[in-house]
Amino acid sequence: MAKKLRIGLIGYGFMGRAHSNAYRKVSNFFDLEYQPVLKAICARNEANAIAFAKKWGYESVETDWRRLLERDDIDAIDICTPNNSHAEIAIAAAKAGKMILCEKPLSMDGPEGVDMVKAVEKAKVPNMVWYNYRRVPAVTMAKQLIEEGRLGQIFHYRAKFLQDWTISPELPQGGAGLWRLDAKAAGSGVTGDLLAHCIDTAIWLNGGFASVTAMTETFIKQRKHTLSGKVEKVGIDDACAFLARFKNGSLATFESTRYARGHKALYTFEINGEHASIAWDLHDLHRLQYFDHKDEGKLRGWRSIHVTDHGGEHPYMDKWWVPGLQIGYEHSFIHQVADFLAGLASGKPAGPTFRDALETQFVCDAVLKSAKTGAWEKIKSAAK
Ligand code: SOE
Repeated sequence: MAKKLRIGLIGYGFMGRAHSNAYRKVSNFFDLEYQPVLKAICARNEANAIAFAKKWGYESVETDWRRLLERDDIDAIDICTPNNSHAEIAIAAAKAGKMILCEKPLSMDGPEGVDMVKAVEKAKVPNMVWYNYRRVPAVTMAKQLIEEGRLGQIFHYRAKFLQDWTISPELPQGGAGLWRLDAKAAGSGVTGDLLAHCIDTAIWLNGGFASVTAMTETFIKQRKHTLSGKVEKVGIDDACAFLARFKNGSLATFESTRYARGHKALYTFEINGEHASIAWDLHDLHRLQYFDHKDEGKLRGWRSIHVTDHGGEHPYMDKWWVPGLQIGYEHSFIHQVADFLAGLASGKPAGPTFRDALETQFVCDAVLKSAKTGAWEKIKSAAK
């Protein structure tokens, strides 16, 4: 009989749904020592929380997260609230001895992240941040290919995350969903929301950043605020591009915007090594593009690998359907829960932990600072 991991989820937006779906499905597809139980959903709006609980199968509802932390029947807290509440909730949850799964980005900025890392490490509670794209099988396979040394020395890393949903000046800032446009709730714009994903993946695949130089722009300077009803200054970066040097000597470019008409969530990366190159595209997420210079000359070219095979060949895919049948976005969250639960059983924590995610936070801070100073900024180390 599996051990129960009783979940208390805070927040029921887009991520509340993605995580709930993962908790519900993981035990149907993965054989694990632990099984999540949807114990409580917590949100200020009771009627909405009750409706969410009914829809997703949560056993109970709370309207104050402090009350959730006092409950003995909750083992793990999942923080799916806007970024400006992550630190307060996570630090209190650590003090209450709860495991914590926190939505990305870890915090509003590096210093807040440092306090969160201290809290979870002092309390010795398992912790993880939801950078889900690591668990797309094709991305996990990229990691394997790099670790196997197939690329050799890495020269270039190139990543983009392009969207187009905030082009209209009529779109307000603040409130449900749109808190991402409000700097007080989000901390930053595309840097913390989208580039944080690219930075997390890059650290995982290519190691630590050494320095960055960046530019940002806020195209729409004022928007009505949903909560105040007034037109207020926009404090987020609508677009950001930066150059980076990695500790392994490679050069990199990163770009993100919510003003790339026609692109909805075009997260792409390409890595060029001495022997081989890899490219990946979220809009075609089950494929990994691979070029190997060792291939016989006349057949040499980019291969498009459909990462859906079984037999341990393609990461996670033996848990799903039959070879060739692909999976999607939501499965990256299911894989992340599976790895978290496996980590509890083995004692080897699944990443990214809060400390891993702090490194991403330090890169975001340096990017935003460089956009103001115009200088190259060194990256602080998140290592112990
Ligand atoms: C923003 O539109 C957003 O939903 C991000 O908040 C997510 O982290 C990203 O995965 C998709 O885009």
